[in-house]
Amino acid sequence: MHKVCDGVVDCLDSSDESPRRACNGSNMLPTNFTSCADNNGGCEHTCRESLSGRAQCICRKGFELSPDLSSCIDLNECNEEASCSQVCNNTIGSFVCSCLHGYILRPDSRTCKASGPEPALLFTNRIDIRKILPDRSEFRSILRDLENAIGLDYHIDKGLM
Ligand SMILES: [Ca+2]
Repeated sequence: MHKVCDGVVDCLDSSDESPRRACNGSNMLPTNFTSCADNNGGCEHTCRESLSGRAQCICRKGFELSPDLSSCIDLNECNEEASCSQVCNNTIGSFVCSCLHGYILRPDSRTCKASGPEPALLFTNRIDIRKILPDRSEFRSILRDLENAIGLDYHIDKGLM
């Protein structure tokens, strides 16, 4: 056994060393020991004590621990996939989603939906042109008795098909 209380930290959280006593049982603390009672453990946000009693810094939501392991820096949520469905603006401690022209932000404040009329799918089957709404399974014919309709085009501004 070599990972024992011997004055040398073997484990990342120093749990192999006693937090408050030297290994010989005296009340001497290791020189690098910091608890949350000491100036919040040096933590900018929240200090939690590990099992060994050592200070571990934790940051509030929207922040991440900086490399110095005590201060907190803003988390750029916009770098995370699917933070916003269209436009993401990073803010200190949070982020704000917005939508492109023609879309409105949904109540979840993250996704956007088209602000125009209800969408519809137009398709041909050679003999007619049909329209189907995305939330319904039935369709209706818009033009019938065609001879060879194999494609269609739509001009949305002029309402032409
Ligand atoms: Ca942020």
